[in-house]
Amino acid sequence: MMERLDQTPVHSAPQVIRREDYTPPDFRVDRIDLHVDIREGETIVTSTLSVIGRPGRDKYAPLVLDGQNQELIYLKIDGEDVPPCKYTVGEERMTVEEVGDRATVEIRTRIHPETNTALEGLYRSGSMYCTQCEPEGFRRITYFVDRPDNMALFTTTIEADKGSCPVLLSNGNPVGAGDLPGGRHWAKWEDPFRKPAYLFALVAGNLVPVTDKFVTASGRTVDLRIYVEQGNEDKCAHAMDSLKRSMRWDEEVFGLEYDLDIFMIVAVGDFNMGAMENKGLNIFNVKYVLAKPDTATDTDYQLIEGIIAHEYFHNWTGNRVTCRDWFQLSLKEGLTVFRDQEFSADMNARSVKRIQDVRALRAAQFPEDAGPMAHPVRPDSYIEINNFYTATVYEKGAEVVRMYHTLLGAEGFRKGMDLYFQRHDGDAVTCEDFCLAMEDANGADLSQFRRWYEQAGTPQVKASGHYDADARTYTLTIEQSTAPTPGQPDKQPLLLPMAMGLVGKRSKADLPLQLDGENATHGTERVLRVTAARQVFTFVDVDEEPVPSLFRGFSAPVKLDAGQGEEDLAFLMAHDSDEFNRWEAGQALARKLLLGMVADRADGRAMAVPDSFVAAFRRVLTDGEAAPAFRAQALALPSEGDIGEAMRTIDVDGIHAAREHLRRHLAGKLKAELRATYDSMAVPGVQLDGAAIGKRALRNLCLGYLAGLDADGLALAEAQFDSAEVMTDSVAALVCLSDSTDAAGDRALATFHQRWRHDPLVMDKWFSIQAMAKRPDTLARVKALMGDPSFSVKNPNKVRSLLGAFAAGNPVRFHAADGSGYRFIADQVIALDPMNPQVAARLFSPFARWRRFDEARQALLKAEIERVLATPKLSKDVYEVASKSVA
Ligand code: B3K
Ligand code: ZN
Repeated sequence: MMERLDQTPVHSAPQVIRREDYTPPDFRVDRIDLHVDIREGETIVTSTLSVIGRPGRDKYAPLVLDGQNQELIYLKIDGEDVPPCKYTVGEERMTVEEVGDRATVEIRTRIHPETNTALEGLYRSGSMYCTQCEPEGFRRITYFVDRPDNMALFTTTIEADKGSCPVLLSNGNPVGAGDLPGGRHWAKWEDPFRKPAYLFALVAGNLVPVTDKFVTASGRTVDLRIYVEQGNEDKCAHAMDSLKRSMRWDEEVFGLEYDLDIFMIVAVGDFNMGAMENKGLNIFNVKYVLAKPDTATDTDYQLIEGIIAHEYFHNWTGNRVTCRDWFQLSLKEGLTVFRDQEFSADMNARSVKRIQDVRALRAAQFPEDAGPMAHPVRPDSYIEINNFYTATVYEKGAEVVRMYHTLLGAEGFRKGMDLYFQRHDGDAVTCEDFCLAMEDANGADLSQFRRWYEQAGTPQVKASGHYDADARTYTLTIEQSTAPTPGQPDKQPLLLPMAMGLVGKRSKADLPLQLDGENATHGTERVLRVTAARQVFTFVDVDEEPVPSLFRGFSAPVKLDAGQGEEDLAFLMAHDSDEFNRWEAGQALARKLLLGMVADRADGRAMAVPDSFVAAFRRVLTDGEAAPAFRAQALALPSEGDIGEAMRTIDVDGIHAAREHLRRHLAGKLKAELRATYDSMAVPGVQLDGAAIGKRALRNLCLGYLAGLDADGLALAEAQFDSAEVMTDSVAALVCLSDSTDAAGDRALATFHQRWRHDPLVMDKWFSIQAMAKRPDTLARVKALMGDPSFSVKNPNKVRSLLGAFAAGNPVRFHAADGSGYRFIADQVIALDPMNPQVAARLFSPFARWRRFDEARQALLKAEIERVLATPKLSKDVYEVASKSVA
């Protein structure tokens, strides 16, 4: 059978969409009555639209409906066939002339979900049919005004074979169902809430529900259902529990209650991303629903909790109040990430959650902000909007929301949220509307703060201090600057909320804070507003020389250089009252040391590790007072990516060598302590509470150091692998074993494969562990793994776990000096692009950083980018990333 390749081809230069060009549509769809008739091989969609013209539009303005990848069967207006001279159908839209102020438009089209490999619109995943419409997938189902400011009332009737698709779902409430001749049946759903088409969803398949109930604060009972394929019912308890806790949390913290009688989640095997917040019918990647202790790691459990919460929270921040246009994406995503971060912080250890989030921001967003795809939290233009679901829009966007919270306080923030909902419930609005609600609710002036939405790039902050013992003053000078980014050569100073304290060198305690001109002290921690390019703060009545602790809790997303030497960093690591900054000081200390070691190696000097560093590390390792989860974070060295970010030219091999050297050095010096900690952190049986998770994290961190050192360590890993009762322990041991070329590695991988080859999610782990292995023959092994029966290039989870893990998670092998890693991944991008442009563009994204490497690597990377660019019929997705990379 011929494969229908599902993509939008790029002819000449694709169109750039600009934020400043926003205009409301000439016609909007007020109601849509959708009938979807699913049959093997083709689906017939009949849609009846109530269309309303905008008063004041140009009287000759045609009705323009977005639509692609479908075949028009008929078009009627007010019950009459439209003559062909009155309309045109192009590759991306249909244009109808002479449509009056109000019209009923009936359109029937044919689509082919079975051959839809882009996984946008209606597609088939295994035996089920499902949809993904954000941002522009609905136009692959039917012709529509497919933009978020068109909020319509939806009624959906689904018809399908009853045997293969007994479950038929859509948004809202079920209002009818029945049997049809020929073994078929139908179900009708009505969504009482207006919504943009990107929130539409439909599912038809052979699924079973896991059910529960939730009683809202006002006493309404909500049916909760998680639909999974048969056999997975025993893996839904954690997702369901996370859902109920999210619902309660949103009531308690934000006063937001769920608004329908039913809330459904469907778990799907083939999905381009994590999950989708469709109204009342969230669709999830199976990876973020299914979990049992023997198949999912502690990290998986935490991700499930966070993503279930995230999608649920969108019901208010995204669905009830949505975005006017896609440039406002962070309005819903930044805000909802902030909300899920706060939820997880309340459910788990707050400072550890903050550390994890900041690590993730530094790993993904800082490099983005420093590269050719850098864009503001509210972008100004795009070619393909799917490329802008970025760490900047999501994670930096969440930092921007967090800064409102820091500046206005929890109460002020809540007042702003209340006003935002009061003003905009049911509307499609902008980031500016959110900012105005925060300002008006608090009587605040946030004019300068708005620059966070406008300016791309990570601000660089330099801090220096001077203590005058005679005057008992401490002068703190803060300088900020932001490097140019594409299209933004000049940057203005930003408003930076700086949470800070001064830690007395003698007392080792936070000192009272009083600024010059104030007549009283203001506690021992406060949030200063940094607004100028250079600003001086003078503290008075400072009794002893302090070490400043700045940007506590990472109160602004900046790169801080406080010019602190080893002594001050070690001091803060031990005595800062802010746990986040204790961790941060340790990371800064390790980064400083590692950068020095990389430079030594490059200059042909031996790499040396001072005893003071080993001592600082030992203190944390053996600190029985600190929580194990925190110690695990504090003892994890900065990642290779993190170290590279701090270098002008990233020395891939040098960083890897230095980090490995430091790991082995620490393991050698602290073998006994690591082993003792490993033993004392044992968790018997299957325990999933926070304390057990923290212990496992610390224990497996110790195992990592020990296994990298010698045969004893490897034997310990093998013993743990053989006796592991939970997936976290099994995976941690397998990572150690597969890094080494010892035969034990292959033995363990074979055992794991044998045991789990029928579980696709566990096989994803098996693939990514091998793709990220440090052993030198990793590329050859990745190539061979593409032939494993469990691998499929059509399944995004598999592509991410094997190819994505290699390209983005194994710097030293991806950046092999001979260019073999580059060639391999570029080949895969070219092969994948016609099938799934979104996944191809993601896989390609590490190439965008090519300018950060040495000349030889730059040339190799650039040649591959150019080869990709020269590929005929490249998608807009890959074209945009590739062309901007070499611009
Ligand atoms: N809103 C979706 C993301 C859609 C991505 C489309 N490429 C999931 C989320 O952020 O909650
Ligand atoms: Zn989201």
